[in-house]
Amino acid sequence: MKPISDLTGHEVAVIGLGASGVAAARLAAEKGGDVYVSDSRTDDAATARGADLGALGVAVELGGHDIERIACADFVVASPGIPPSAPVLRSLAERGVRWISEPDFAARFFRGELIAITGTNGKTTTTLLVDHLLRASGIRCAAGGNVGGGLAPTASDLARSDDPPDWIVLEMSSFQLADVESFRPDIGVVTNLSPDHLDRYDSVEAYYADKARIFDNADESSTWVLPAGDADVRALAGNAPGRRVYFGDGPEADAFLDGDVLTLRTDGELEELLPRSEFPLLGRHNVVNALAAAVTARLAGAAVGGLSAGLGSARALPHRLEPVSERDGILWVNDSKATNVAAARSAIASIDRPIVLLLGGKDKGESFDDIASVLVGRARAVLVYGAVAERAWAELRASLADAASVEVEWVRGGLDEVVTRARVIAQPGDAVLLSPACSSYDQYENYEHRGGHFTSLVGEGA
Ligand code: UMA
Repeated sequence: MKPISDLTGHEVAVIGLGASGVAAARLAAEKGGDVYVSDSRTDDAATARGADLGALGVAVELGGHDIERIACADFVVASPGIPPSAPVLRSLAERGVRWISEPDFAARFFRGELIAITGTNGKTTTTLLVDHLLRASGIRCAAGGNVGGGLAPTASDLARSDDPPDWIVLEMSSFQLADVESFRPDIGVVTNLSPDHLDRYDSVEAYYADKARIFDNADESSTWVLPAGDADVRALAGNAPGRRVYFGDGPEADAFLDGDVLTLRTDGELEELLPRSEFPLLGRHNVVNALAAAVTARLAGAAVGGLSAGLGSARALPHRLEPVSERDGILWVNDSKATNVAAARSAIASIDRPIVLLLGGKDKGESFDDIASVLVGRARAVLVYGAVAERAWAELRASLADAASVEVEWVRGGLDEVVTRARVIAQPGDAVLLSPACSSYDQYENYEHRGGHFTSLVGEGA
């Protein structure tokens, strides 16, 4: 699709005034569109954002949505956090109005090539690693999208650049993919798949169906980077046209561990990148993310030397298996980004010490059985807290009934009380791991806020 450069004479309605809504409205206004933004909120933060946009000539409405006005717009851009069941989207659907997600809107303005990265876990790490590896090879690129947390810009902010890069690397969530129309990555990556967001989706199948939309506009020139031997991802890709390249284990893999060395197979030739022991991120899952990132960057033109140097200089991202402090022989690790069972499970499996696990938050409905099975032989104790505590406590106690060595304790209160209790239980040589397996919304604005609170508590005298 040819990039759009001008919206003069076009009406753009943006629904939601969070990070993506603000960025989409700015982009649309800058391109000459007649922009209307609305949000159901009326708090001070929304008012301040609205005032900033108003100064750019954007019409802002707080406290509700003018459905008639939105229905008349040429482009309707909806924020990813608004579920299709929300009254505003239901009313639009009843009128037959289609809306698109913010990255789909932004991508219409991109010049250069696009890499899109989705999957349940590892999206942000892989996205930022691809960017880091391309830069290490001297390739002009920029990364952003769902990343959040102030680590990278939104897709719309990337589209506003005066000096467009040769490659854009976008993290895409299922909520953003749900509403794509013309989104077409040159290289698409699926890191992995496992159940998540069951508080928004009725079924795992519905969640996977949104992920599958990354393939919607595939053609023969598309390239897909996929985990080797993963039947669920294979089913997701179906018969989508384009080349397939694989990372991980097994004979089909083009990026794999050869003994202990991260290695690529490019046009039949083996390319050694880095011994695993020199890759700085904790955990086997991060080695897999690195393999996905390396093969993707190679496809985008990165040189082997750039890949080796870039992998060796990678750093842990905040809230993702981030070592926070080590005091009195106890390592405190912030993995607040682990908002589902699969992420917490891989964190637990990747720590090579007895673990005191801190698990809790808002109940997303996932079973904790998969966590129980990985705790045996690894964990000293699990402290459960927050809105999910009662269910998590009952489930883990039942699943761990035969593993008397793992203590499951329900801590009434928040992270303050949990950290205090962890200080009592942890022994020198242990790791205290905040890998909550749940979202943070029962007590925090988001996972960054939760991880920041943990880090400050641990800093206060762990
Ligand atoms: N709202 C309405 N009407 C409604 C319902 C909501 O106006 O009926 C408003 C809300 O008041 C709010 C806005 O709509 O102001 C919704 O904002 P949002 O929740 O979409 O949040 P943004 O700040 O725009 O952030 C979003 C992503 N958030 C979600 O998908 C929930 C951010 O991903 C992303 O970084 C950002 O866009 C930029 O692309 C965060 C995330 O947690 C990191 N993503 C999930 C994940 O990674 O698992 C999907």
